Amino acid sequence: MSAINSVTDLSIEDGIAVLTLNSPPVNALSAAVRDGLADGFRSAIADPAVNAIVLVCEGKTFIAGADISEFGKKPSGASLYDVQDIIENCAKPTIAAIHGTALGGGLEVALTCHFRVGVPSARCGLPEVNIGLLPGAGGTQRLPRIAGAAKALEMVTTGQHVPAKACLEMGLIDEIVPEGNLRAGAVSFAKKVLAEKRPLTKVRDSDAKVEAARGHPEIFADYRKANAKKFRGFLAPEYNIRCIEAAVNLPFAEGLKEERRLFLELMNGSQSAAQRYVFFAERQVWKMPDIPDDTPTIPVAKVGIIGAGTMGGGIAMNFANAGIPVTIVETAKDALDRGLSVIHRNYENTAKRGRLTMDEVEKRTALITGSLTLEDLKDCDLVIEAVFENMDVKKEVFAKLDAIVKQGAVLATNTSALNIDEIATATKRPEAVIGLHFFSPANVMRLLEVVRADKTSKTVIATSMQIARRIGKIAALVGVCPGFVGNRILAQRQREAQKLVLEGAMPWDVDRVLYEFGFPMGPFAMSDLAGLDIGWTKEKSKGETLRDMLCELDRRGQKNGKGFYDYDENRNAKPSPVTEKVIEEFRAKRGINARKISDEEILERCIYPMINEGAKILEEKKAIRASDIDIVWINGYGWPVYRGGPMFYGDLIGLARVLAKMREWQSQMGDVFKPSTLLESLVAEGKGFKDLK
Ligand code: 3H9
Repeated sequence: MSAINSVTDLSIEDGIAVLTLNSPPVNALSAAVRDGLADGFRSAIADPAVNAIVLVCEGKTFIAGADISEFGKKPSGASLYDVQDIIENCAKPTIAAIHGTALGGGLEVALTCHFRVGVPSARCGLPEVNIGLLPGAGGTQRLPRIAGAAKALEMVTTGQHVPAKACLEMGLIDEIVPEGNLRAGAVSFAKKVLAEKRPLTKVRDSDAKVEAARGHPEIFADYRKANAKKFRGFLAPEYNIRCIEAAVNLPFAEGLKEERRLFLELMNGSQSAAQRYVFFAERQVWKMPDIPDDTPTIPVAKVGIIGAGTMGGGIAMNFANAGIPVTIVETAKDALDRGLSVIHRNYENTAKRGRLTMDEVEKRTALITGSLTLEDLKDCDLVIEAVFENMDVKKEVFAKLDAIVKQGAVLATNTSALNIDEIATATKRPEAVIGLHFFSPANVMRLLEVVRADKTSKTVIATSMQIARRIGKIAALVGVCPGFVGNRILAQRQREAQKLVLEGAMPWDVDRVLYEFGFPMGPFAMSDLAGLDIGWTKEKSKGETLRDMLCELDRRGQKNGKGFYDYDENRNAKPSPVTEKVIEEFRAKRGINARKISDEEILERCIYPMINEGAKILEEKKAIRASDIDIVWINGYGWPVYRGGPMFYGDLIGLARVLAKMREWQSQMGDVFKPSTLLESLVAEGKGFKDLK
């Protein structure tokens, strides 16, 4: 074995050269890897003792793509295209030996090899779309030549990782070799190719599949239509589709040019920058500077949940889905039965949609036990309280838990608003108390805010983050403050949305602007969906807010067909003349002269105070880093991922502009717009949130 460079080795056995890449963690195509590939292949090609060349990787995976951290930096090293040309034009058979995942540029390299073999657990995919890109090294031109236009469309627009067996069926992999024996399997495959004198296939020359799709523009039109809702706002899916169209309609070389042109456009745009940032943010969020990886954790084998309402039930499903037994405690039998039957129904509905077998439904429901006594939680490792939001009730529950639950367990509250430091005082073990703020519907929403209180121990925090990962959540560690991170920022947007309506905008104007920005719905549509009468009673209504006035008119939201909007029987919303009149009366009562408010002002007034609040959160150290705040907003509040989260967006538009607006509004409308000190100092230093360490 001889080293080609720091990440590549070449060995020759029986006339077969094996080029081995070893560049942890995922063998991404960094400059060193590209150099190693170019030199390694050249050297094997030049060696007369070599008859075929196998490319294999060390570590957990085959090449997982281009090195995303190199994007936007000055290029160095061999170009990927040159590497691909060397491999594809090689007169000796070249074979990619795949384990783990061959993704993006990794699969594109494999597609320039004449053959591909993989172990049964291997997967292949072109996931560039998930970072706002398209496969820019020929993937969109070669894949449809193997898989056909329809399958290629699906793969490049979803980024799915296709299992080896399916790859074999579509011809993406030529042979499956035994698990754990990749190198030897690939070498014997190479010998077979030589013995059988198999022709060296260049995928670029196989036109039959793309020709079959030529003259069928409906393939693309139908696909666009079927996915319009899912792709709304994103550039990358559309650009990926155009590339597959180019593969179908243009000769290979021209298709490749079109792919490069569109790739560069995406690469230089803000959407991909945002999505690449989110890729790293999702991985960073698990890293907690004061909680080292080797912090001891509590093994969680049994979970207790207090409250069988919507929240408690949803939370329980998360654990059952991960195979962890859960006991749900309620005070009354009918409430418990109701809660358990809702869970059962949810599972059955998932099964009806084909996403779960009835066998799995039974298994999961069997993991959930109902109880009417807290005593049944005594041997739980984690207890999550999900009773209604009242400090006295919560403290009473925690005092009882303290007396019942074994020492060493985690005692968590699902509060979204109450002070967890205060809840912890109800126990003699505040170090065990933590907030686990799930988002509704708790079995669906990916976000979990893990709220550390003053005395929460590191073990309890580490255990909470670990369990979050186990149940498939993305968790952000935050501190105790009103609304924590997510709702605290939301409050800014809600306040401004309401004020804008008083000043002259209509709810549907505000909703439209935020929808066009990329949110799934605006704040007023959201209120209608949740129900305007949540927490509202006729007796206590003072008719002082817009909501009071609408509820007094029995406008309760989507559930009774009228709220801010009027709804038809299919729940389609349209602006309501009644609401409009109520708003006008409301303004008149307060002597407000409605003014015309531009879309730009609506957007800025809703979004900039959120950025400012995010800065205050960082200043108060209630979030570890700006990107954690973005993770919260993307995964819990529908912030469009292609805009990177409020903090990324602040950097993108420029913090100086945000600060100038906050100052202007502060002087006009008061201190709710007071700029954060951090925002001021960042602007003074010409920096952004990205520069914070
Ligand atoms: C592309 O290929 C463009 C080409 O078409 C065109 C070129 C002209 N680069 O996810 P993990 C890091 S675009 C740099 O926790 P897992 C990651 O940040 C690329 N770094 O592991 C993390 O670092 P840290 C197309 C990368 O086992 C560590 O590796 N490819 C890259 O759960 C471990 O990652 C993709 O989009 C990268 N490409 O999952 C694939 N990938 O430890 C992206 C990972 O410091 N990658 N890192 O936090 C993945 O989907 C997953 O990482 C993978 C492993 C499935 C491979």
